[in-house]
Amino acid sequence: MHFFLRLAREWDLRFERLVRLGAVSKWYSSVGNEGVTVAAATAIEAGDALISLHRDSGAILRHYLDAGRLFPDLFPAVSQRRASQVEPRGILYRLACQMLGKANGFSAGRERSYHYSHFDEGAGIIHVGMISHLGAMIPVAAGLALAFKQRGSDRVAVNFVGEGGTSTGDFHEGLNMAAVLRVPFILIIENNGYAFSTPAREQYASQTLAERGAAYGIPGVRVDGCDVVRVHEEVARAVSRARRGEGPTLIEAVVGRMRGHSEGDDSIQLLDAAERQRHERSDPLARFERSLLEVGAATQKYLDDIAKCCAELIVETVDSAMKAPDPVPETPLGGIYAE
Ligand SMILES: Cc1ncc(C[n+]2csc(CCOP(=O)(O)OP(=O)(O)O)c2C)c(N)n1
Ligand SMILES: [Mg+2]
Repeated sequence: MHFFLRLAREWDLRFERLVRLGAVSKWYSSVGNEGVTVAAATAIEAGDALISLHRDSGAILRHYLDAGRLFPDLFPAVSQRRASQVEPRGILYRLACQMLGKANGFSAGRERSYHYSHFDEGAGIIHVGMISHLGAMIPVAAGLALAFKQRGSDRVAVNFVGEGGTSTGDFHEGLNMAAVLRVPFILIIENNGYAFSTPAREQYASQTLAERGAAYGIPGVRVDGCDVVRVHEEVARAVSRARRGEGPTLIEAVVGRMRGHSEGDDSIQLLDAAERQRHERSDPLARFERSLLEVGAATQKYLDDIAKCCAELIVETVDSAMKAPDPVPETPLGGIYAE
C-alpha cells in the first residue's frame, strides 16, 4: 500500500506541475485522498468492478498495476492478482495518454480526463470511469453489482463519491435499490468537507453521512480516511459481507482537503490558514510513512528509494506520453454506443 500511496502522489504532483507550466489546462488533484483510494483498491481483487470519480487515481493505479512487475528488485514476491498479467509500464503509459487526450488513451483522445472506462476481463479489470463528478455513477455501480449477483458470481462493485455527490437524487435511488436487492455493492464517500466552494455544513444537516446507512437498512461506517490501515480493514470487511451475499455497505471516509477543487481555481482560499494547516497535517502518505518508521517496518532509506523509483517512473511515463500522437479528426467513431 505504501508503494501505491507514493506512486499516486507522484502522479498528481507531476500533473499539478504540468498545469503550472501551462502544458495541461485542468487537473483535479487527489492529494490527500490516496489513503482511501489505495486502501480500498487493495481490498478488492481481479474481476471486481471499480467505479471511479475524479479523485480516485490511487484506486486506478492500485487496481491496474503490479508493483512486483514494475520493480522486481524491490518487490520480489509478485502479487497473485490476475491483473498482474498486464504489462504495467504499457498500461501506465496508456493512462498518461488518457490524461493528456492522446490517441493512445483509453478513449482514443475524445477527451482528457477520468471520463473513460477500461475493460480487460481476461486480466480481471472491470473499470468504469465517471459520467459526472457527482452521484451519477451510483446507480450504474449498483447495476454492475446486480449483474454479478444475477450471474451467481461472488464479485463485488466498489464505487467512490464525494460528500457533495451524496446530495443528488442518484445517491438515494442507487443506494436504495442496491439495499433492497442486496447486491454486492460498496459505496465509499470521500468526505473532504467541501464540494467545490460549498462547505459540508451547507451540504447536509445530519452529523455524519455514515448514519444514512441505517435509513437504507445497510451498515454505515465512518472511518478516518487518512488512516490507511483502518480504511483497508473496513473495506475488506464490507467486501467479505458482499461476497457472502449480505448486501451493500456505506463507508464514509473523512479526509483532509489538501488542494482546491481543481488546480487553477482559487477555492482553496476559502480555507483559513489554521484549517489549511490542519488538512496538511492529515496527509495519509506522511502519516503512513511515520507509522512504518515507528514500528520498524521500513527505514528512511527504503522510503526514499521508493519515492525516487516512483517519481522517476511517473516523470518518464508522463513525459513520453506528452510526445505521443494527438488524435486526428478523421478517426472513425466507435466505442460510443456500438460497444
Ligand atoms: C450536475 C453537476 N453539477 C455541477 C458539477 C460541477 N462539479 C463538479 S465536481 C463538483 C463538486 C463535487 O464535490 P464533492 O462531491 O464533495 O467531491 P470533491 O470534489 O470534494 O472530491 C461540482 C459542483 C457537475 N460536474 N455536475
Ligand atoms: Mg467534497
